[in-house]
Formats: sequence, C-alpha cells, structure tokens
Amino acid sequence: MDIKEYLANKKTIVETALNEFLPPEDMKPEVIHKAMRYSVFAGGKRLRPILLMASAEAVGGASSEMLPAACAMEMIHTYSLIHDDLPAMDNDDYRRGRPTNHKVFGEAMAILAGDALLTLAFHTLTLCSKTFPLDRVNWAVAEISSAAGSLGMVGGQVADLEAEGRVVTREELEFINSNKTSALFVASVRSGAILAGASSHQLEALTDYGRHLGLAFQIRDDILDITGDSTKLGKATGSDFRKKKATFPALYGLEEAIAMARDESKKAMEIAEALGSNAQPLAFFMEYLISRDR
Ligand code: GRG
Repeated sequence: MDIKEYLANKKTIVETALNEFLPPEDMKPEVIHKAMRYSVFAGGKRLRPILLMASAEAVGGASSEMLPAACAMEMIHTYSLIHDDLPAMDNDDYRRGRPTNHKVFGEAMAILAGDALLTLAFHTLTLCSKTFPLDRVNWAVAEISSAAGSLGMVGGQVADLEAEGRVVTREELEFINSNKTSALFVASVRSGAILAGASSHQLEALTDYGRHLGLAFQIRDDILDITGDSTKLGKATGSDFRKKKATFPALYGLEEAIAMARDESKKAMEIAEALGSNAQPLAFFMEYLISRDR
C-alpha cells in the first residue's frame, strides 16, 4: 500500500471535519475562535486522529464514523501544544513553523484557546452517541479523559517539569514518556477500537501496539531534536539539551536510543501484521513514523 497517499487522504478528511467542528472565525468573541483555528490549522501531521481511524479499520470499523472522536484527539493534542509553548512552561517561540499561539494572541488568549479546545473536544465526543451504542461512547470518553488528565498527559508533563535540570532515572523517563506522549497515542488506538466494537483480544493487541508506537515516537522525537533539520521540523532543534530535558539520547546515548526506537517500532509492526490485512495501515503507519524527518 502507498502509506503517503493513505495519510494524505485521511489528513484531508480530518481537516475538513475539524473545520466543521470548530466555531467560525467570525463568531463572537472572534479573537478566541481565531486563536483556536490558528493553532489547529497550523500544519500538524494529524497522527492521533489518523491512528484512531486506522485502529477502527483494523477491527472492521468504518473510519468515516470515527471523525468526531478523531477530531477530539487532535483538539486535545493542539491544546497541549499551545499550553506547552507558554512562557510558564517551555517558553517556545515557534511551533509547526509559525510563531506560537501566545506570540500572536498574547498569553491570556493562548491559555483560553487551549482551554476552549480541550472543552470542545469533549463536546465533539458526545456526537459519537448519534452513531454508536452509549456504553461504547462512555468507555471511549473515560479512556480519553484519563489519558489527557493528571493520570496521563498532564501527569507526564508535571513529571517532566519536575525533572528539568537534573539527571533522571530510567524509571522516571519511562513514566514521563508513557504519560506525556504515549497516553494520547494509546487512547487514540484504544478508543477507535472500542467504538468499532473490538474483541478483548484485539483491544489488548492494539494497546500493546500503541505503547510500542508511543515509545518509538518519543525516542525518534528526542533524536530529531539532536539530528533533525529545524526548517523541516518547524521549530528550533537542540532545545532539549539547552533546557536539560530528560530524553532517551541523554540517558542512553544516541546510538542506543536509535536502536531502541528501531526495536520498539519492530514490535509495533509485528503486532499490526498479526492482526491481519485490515491492520496493514497500522504497520505502515509505524514504519512511516520511525523514518520521519518532521
Ligand atoms: C501542557 C498539559 C500539557 C501537556 C503538554 C504534548 C506535550 C505535553 C508537550 C509537547 C512537547 C513535546 C515535544 C512532547 C512530546 C512529543 C510530541 C507530543 C510532539 C508533537 O507531536 P506531533 O509530532 O506534532 O504529532 P504535530 O505538530 O505534527 O501535531
């Protein structure tokens, strides 16, 4: 299969749906809707929504029915990036190749744009109840809210902030990654499968796939911060080192980190292949992620 064509096709579908779910720029108060749209339509790869749809397809679901849940994941992801870039956190000036949200709209509006996207995500999720049985929708909401909150992404961000400027143990790094980065990937894979009515065996296998993918993605992200091209990445490189961030290359060395990423992605691909032909895009998706340069 042509994974680039698959990703481009899904990306267009997700962006069309996002455009429908987000309030228009001319809706009052205009500035907040402009700020939300500014970051949502800044050129993200849409990895989490595509993963959610591919996971649903892997167990026989229809990806078009997944759009509210898929877009909800992208809204949560975008909120986290806006808040992560704030002066109180990473204090970054560029994201996705453009000035960060607070640089354009000011800090107060950036905080509110993040808040509004997180809230809109859960409103959008309620639309799943038009298509799927309520027990599945409830389950998906529980998965996504846990993954985004203090037991997931927010918790990982807290541990990351607390680790800044000191050497962390392997267990701490594992905790930071599995919560800050992997939790949303795992929730995307799981909620797509849950909504599509996956069996418990399929759900277990897809959860493992999501964990390996999340780890491989984060290690690759850390490596790109060292070896990547800032023009392609759309943000400055070397920032992990400058901020003394807890990263896989810092703890294990670059060579071992590269080998770890390869190993994790191989495990994810093997799981996807074992799930049968409908899961083929998941295997290609992993391959694409590990060789990405942005
Ligand atoms: C502020 C609650 C809160 C959480 C922030 C996501 C996050 C936690 C921080 C972002 C910083 C970072 C480098 C995280 C690890 C990897 C990551 C999430 C990278 C960005 O994801 P991509 O590559 O981005 O999917 P695009 O721009 O393509 O959507």
